[in-house]
Amino acid sequence: MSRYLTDFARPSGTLPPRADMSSDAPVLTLDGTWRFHLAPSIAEAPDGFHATDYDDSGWTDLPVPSNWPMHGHGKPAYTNVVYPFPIDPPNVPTENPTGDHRVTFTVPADWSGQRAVIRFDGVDSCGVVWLNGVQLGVTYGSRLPAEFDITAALRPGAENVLAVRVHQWSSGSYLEDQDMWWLPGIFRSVTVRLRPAGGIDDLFLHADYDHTTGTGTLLVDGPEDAVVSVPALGLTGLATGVTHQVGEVRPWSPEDPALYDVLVATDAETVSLRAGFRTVKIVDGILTVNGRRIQIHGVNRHEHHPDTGRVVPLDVVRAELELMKRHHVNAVRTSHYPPDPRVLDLFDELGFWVIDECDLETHGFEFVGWRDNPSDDPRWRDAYLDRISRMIERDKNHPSVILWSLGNEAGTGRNLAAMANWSRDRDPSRPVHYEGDHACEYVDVYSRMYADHAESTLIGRGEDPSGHRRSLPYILCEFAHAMGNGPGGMLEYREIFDRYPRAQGGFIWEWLDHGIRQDGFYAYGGDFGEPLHDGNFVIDGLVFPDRTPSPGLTEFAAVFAPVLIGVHPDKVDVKNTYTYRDLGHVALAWSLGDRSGVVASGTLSLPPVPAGTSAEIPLKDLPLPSGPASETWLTVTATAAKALPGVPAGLVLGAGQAVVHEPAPVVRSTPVPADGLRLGSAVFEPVHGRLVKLGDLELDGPRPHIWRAPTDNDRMDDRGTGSLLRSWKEAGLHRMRERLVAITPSADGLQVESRFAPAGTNVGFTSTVRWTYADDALHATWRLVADERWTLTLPRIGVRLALPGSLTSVSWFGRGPGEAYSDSIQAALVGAWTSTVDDLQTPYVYPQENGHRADVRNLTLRDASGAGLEVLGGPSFGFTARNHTDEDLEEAGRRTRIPARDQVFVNLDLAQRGLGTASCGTGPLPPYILTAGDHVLNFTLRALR
Ligand code: IPT
Repeated sequence: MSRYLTDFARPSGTLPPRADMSSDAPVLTLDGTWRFHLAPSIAEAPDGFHATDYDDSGWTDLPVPSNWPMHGHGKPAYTNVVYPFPIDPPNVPTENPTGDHRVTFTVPADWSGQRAVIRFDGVDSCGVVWLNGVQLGVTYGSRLPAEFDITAALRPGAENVLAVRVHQWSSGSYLEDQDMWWLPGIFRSVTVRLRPAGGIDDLFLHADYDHTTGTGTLLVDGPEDAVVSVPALGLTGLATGVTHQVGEVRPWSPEDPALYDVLVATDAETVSLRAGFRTVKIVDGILTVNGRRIQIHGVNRHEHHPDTGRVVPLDVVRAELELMKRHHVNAVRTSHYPPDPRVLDLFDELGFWVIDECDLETHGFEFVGWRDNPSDDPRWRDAYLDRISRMIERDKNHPSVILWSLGNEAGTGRNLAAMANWSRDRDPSRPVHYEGDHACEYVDVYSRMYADHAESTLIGRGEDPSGHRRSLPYILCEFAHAMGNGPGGMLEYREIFDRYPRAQGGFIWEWLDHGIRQDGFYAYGGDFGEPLHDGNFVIDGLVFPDRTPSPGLTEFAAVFAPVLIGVHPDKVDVKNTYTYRDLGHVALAWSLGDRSGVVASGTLSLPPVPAGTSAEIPLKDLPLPSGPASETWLTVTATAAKALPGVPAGLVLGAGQAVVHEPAPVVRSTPVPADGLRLGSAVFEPVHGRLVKLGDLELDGPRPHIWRAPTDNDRMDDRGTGSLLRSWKEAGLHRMRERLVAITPSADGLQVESRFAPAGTNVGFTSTVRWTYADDALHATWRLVADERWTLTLPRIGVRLALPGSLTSVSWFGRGPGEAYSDSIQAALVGAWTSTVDDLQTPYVYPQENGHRADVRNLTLRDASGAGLEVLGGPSFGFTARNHTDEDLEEAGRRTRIPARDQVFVNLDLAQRGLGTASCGTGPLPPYILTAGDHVLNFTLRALR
């Protein structure tokens, strides 16, 4: 009865694939409320449910499109690579959640005698379809459309009963092992379409651009009797099947996504498409579009919504793509399946280079040494070809799509090679991408994931050992894993892309955290009781599950800014890194800022700067401060003077800054002598020698602190040999102990010396604070010296102070407004910033180190009356301030478990380890690794009242 389930993922009864097009032929959507019944296995599913008179009154309502586990039927489950069922292809488990769906609909009586089809845009993973009791066939290929001819079964003018049985597991599941939640259901639209006799079932639009002449050509493959018109070009009555010279056109690119409406009509039907004139070519190993080398600043985009799973409302998609544009994302890889078909229209309209990726991944076979991998087994060949043809036929008319991707992580094999051949035969205009073919036997670009900076440099330089690969463009289909706090190191990737023409950019893994909204927190793997899961590895996006930007996205925008600005006291260098645009739409402004905020500002005029060139703008007559004025920074910002598609006027397109005034060091008065444990208004306690009072302010600290709540990147940094976190923990960095050596009062201050070391070992640090008091302020010189035998690198070097919880307002002069770490710092500019303790926290779904503000010159924390503490750097420090400790953060696991204590814990950091991207990829680059040794941090504390 269910032999189809093991039929090597071959659909049956479906119509040949064709383009997704809008037409004037009638379409009826069946999206809405359906009846639904879930059975734990096929044997337990109701018999005869597809009969028109079946009584479904005992069933429940379910919206379609939907993933049923998102509506209380069964549960979501997350695995990355591992299959959540035994690897026993093509068989599937007996426990196979089976969702029966029923809906009724009517179509007008005048459809009678005409052909009609039903289209499913996405059914996960396999569906059997009946109309009025007649079985139409079986769908396979969850993220691909399936159409059935319903002419014979349809009753125009009367009630029709559609019944669909959907199985969570099928042989198709072996081909759909993407790193995401397992979510069955009819999760994309279902439509019934009239197909008029003499209508247009399919079209293939070819709109090429000749950059040498600035003119376009248009070829529409379609019915011979159809005529083509392009109103905006004044073209009417063109024949199909012929290449037409259409004269001068505006070429399509993400920088100017110019689209032309194309109407194709027969007597029976008019179809409208949008042409974008562009020509993709690999020239001398460089991927070009319209004659220019392109550089990909992309993201991998999955379809996910925290409340509805893989059903994402179109307005949410539009908003997210606009958010990408506002952060200078110019490319999307549709990891790892073709998106909802309407998303492609948005890619065309808003402007993105797109790698359209087929719904194919067999990654779990890696765990069994790729034995029986479908990619190299002839029994699965039909399914592979079926999938590539359905993607290409559906999406072939979209100018945004510049590469076809065979799939992701499916090993290698002849079925993949066959897909590549099919693709090249059908559409020679787009090169073929697939990362798994490292030898590049059947792909046109050399694609890699997570290759580190060193290897990418080597490849960029053409020093890659393989000769053939060396002749292909190099693209990182995944890099800079954005899990948790990170990624670090994006800047150095961009430098490689800018330096080596062959290194044509890449796609961040990934756009979105796939959290599932629960009461007050976002669930990740394991939260639904899955016996096998990959925890929070699905929380690895540049935006949080609700699509608010995480600092990684802000950093992306700064690193991949189209306008690069170098600031000098006497000139500004402006580099236009657009591929096609000049800077005619850009306004340039300068500002001078110090501790008090912006003190002067103005605009600069920009000469013409063609794409790919630079200009030098002299600076004259800036009101630069002199003498004792505070440190002053000059910031130059490029913004959009007018709106572009998806880019609002005023958007920052690049910024740079430099310090232009550094005051002479302040000469301090003679320090006061210590009086026992008192020094000026400061009081120290005798047990550890810690400061407990400063004026009226009660505090506790500073204690040396070398720990941070591990980031995902810390947790997964295997350093090539073993776990970094394990070494840190074995060494006891998170459980350091202190022994007071001596408190030594003197005529010019007080010195506190301690031994700082973990239990169970004989290596550690010597900590010395030299305190002096002058000019109503307490000055500290803290020195931390590691024993010579200390070999481990450190997560942080700093001190921790506990302050009263009433200090909630924060202001600082330093980098901000957002968090910054040494290798993710481009977005944070030096300025005067304010915040609250709460707002300093970054809500990473999996709690970890966050919220660090870098290069801070001075910091104040105040209560509602304005009283509190000021910290001055000598010259600077980094800080975090929170109502919980690093240990609390580390323990929490989810945000609702982070305690709120009645204290503010302030870490004053000399330095922290960078972030890197070792959760998948490389750790921080050498300059961002923190070694123990001999470190000194100077700071001044002043009580504010
Ligand atoms: C790579 C996958 O392609 C992607 O889907 C995702 O799982 C990513 O890793 C990590 O989040 S595969 C990995 C083995 C490099």
